[in-house]
Amino acid sequence: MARSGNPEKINKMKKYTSISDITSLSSLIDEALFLKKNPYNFQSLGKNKTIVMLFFNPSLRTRLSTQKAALNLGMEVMVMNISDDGWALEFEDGTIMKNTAAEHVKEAAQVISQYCDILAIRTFAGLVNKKEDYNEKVMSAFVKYASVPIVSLESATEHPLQALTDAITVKEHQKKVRPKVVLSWAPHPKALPQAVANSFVSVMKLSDVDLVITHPYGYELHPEISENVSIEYNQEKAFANADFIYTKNWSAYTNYGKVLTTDSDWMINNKKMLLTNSAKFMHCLPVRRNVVVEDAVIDSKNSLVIEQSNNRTFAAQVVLKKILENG
Ligand code: AN0
Ligand code: CP
Repeated sequence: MARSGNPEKINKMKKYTSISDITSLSSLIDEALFLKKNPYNFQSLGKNKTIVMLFFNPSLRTRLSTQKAALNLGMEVMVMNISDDGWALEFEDGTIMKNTAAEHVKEAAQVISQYCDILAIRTFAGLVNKKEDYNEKVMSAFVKYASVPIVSLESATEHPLQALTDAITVKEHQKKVRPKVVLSWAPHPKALPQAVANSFVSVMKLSDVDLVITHPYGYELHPEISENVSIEYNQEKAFANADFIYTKNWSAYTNYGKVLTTDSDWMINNKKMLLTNSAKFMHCLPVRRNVVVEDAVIDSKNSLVIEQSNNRTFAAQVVLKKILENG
């Protein structure tokens, strides 16, 4: 599809499960910022339209901000914690379903599609089987079998609503044309997915920023994601003159799903922030205080984390709007 020329075609969305579903990031950001100022301008767009939100995993922000976005557009919302309340699902074709799974995703996706106009799903990486996660076993089955547009609320390898939020937040707070944005790994006691980091890098590659990733050896992201991005293994060097420090823990991609170090030397603290160009601090939340980031940083005037979570609503709202407009 053409990227320019026909404004009707720009960002008309059939689904939003990946940063690659964005055709024009800058116009999507502009429209999200318009919605932030005018959240109730399109209340009739969602009239008699329903979004179903399925959660295979916990959530605070994604659940409430996406619900708020849908309500702002006049939609009805149905939410289900499918892991707790639904039948265990089978994803393989041709299996003899003698074990735990009581229902196949083939029926489940078609059935749910009859009850809604948009289907949004959260399904985290299992972090055991790299191939299964990077093939997006769960999300791609819903994309295949559902007859309504699918929105990702974080899948095994991407968190595109978070990344759109982050791009909006950088745009709002940047003080120069090409700010230096540093994605810094930080320690965490548990193995976390690469999804947030993957989507953040992907969206920053579409933005006019000087992007640097810093992490300990062994934490390299999928090579296609980090292609053409500079990696600086020395965190303090990476922080020099940074305008934004975006922090996230992820488990190893190569030694898949493993926690290789929990070295507190990688925690974000005030001393490191002093190396930056008075950088803004960003994190998608939830965050473990004094493990990932020191209190003094997250509580400082340069911390954007609360504003960032506010922008989740408008990122979701612009995506739902584009999908509803597509028809
Ligand atoms: C999840 C993750 O790292 O993918 C969700 C982040 C939005 N984080 C945790 O499980 C702590
Ligand atoms: N940032 C984010 O997705 O938060 P939740 O996991 O609380 O939804």
